[in-house]
Amino acid sequence: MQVSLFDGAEPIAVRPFTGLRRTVLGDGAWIDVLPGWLTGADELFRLLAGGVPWRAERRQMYERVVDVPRLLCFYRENVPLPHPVLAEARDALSVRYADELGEPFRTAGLCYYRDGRDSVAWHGDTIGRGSTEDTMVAIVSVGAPRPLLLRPRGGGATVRYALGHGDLIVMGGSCQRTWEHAVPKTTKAVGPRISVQFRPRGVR
Ligand SMILES: O=C(O)CCC(=O)C(=O)O
Repeated sequence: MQVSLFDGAEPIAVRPFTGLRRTVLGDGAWIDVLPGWLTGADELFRLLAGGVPWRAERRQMYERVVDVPRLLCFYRENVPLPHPVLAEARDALSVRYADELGEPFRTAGLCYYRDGRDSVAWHGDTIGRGSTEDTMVAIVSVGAPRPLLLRPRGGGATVRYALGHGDLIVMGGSCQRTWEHAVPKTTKAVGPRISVQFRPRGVR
């Protein structure tokens, strides 16, 4: 893909973590949020939307096979990412969370929500170690904001973060096994959003 380092006057870059705020959710889960962590995020959205080899997946739903309502592209460990700023972001997150996480972020999952019909249902990232161990999933969002909702698995109030335009959220502690998250469908006219999820080895 074409790599442009500038969005008009604004470079595509990661900012320092100044302003990162932690919210303790309970049950050992927490989230860190930093609005506008990536600068030049709208240009990065444009480059990723046009340059990533997006895949439309299908999955079994009871007796039917249905379209997964978003486009996906997964970058395994050691596979070059589609823009250099994503490697910078992953490495900056690895440094920032080294003491708490004890290992680097290694993989990047990209999801493209084309409009309000695209979504992801309530889930925790529990395919791998997240089902039994504390871990972290860091998500950078570009494009138009969509709400990411979180709710405790045992029931309780839902929290909501509208994420787009370079916003960062990090889900940590027990979040993947004690809380669930979702990006719900909406009938409102919303623009497209891409989320980039950085995870450590063995977390999916
Ligand atoms: O798009 C997002 O921010 C959430 C993505 C997500 O939860 C997932 O792919 O597991």
